[in-house]
Amino acid sequence: MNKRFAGARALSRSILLAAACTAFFAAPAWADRTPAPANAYAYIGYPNDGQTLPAGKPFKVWFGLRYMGVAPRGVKFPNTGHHHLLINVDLPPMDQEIPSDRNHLHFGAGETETMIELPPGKHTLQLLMGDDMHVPHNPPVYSKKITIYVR
Ligand SMILES: [Cu+2]
Repeated sequence: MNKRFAGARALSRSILLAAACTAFFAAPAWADRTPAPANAYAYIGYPNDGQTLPAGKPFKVWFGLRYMGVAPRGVKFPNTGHHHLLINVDLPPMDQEIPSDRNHLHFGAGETETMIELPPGKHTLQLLMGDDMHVPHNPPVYSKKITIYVR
């Protein structure tokens, strides 16, 4: 075995590896998503998980966010996004615009709290950050899903 042959083999292997990496990073839709700091997280400051709230009365929901900033919709600025409050639903697909309906509330003006009123019963609340185009970041930044009781 001569040295030239071994060198050619090593070269072709590194070209293959580079091609594989390009295909891996170019193909998925999430590759185009707005980056978020790896340590960023959202949390619901109020109400507390498991809390019971009085029926027939709006209550405040506080949006918490760490290691990332809030910017209004349409504003593209590194490491920022706006809050979405998910009510009684699971997380939506992470590679698409967050739906806008009564279960997915957008806070595109950069709000960090809101007042909501829910009917009596058990409900879940969860925050999910979206970028300037309402698409979750990469990695996605969302809070723990909490359960509250209205009665
Ligand atoms: Cu939005």
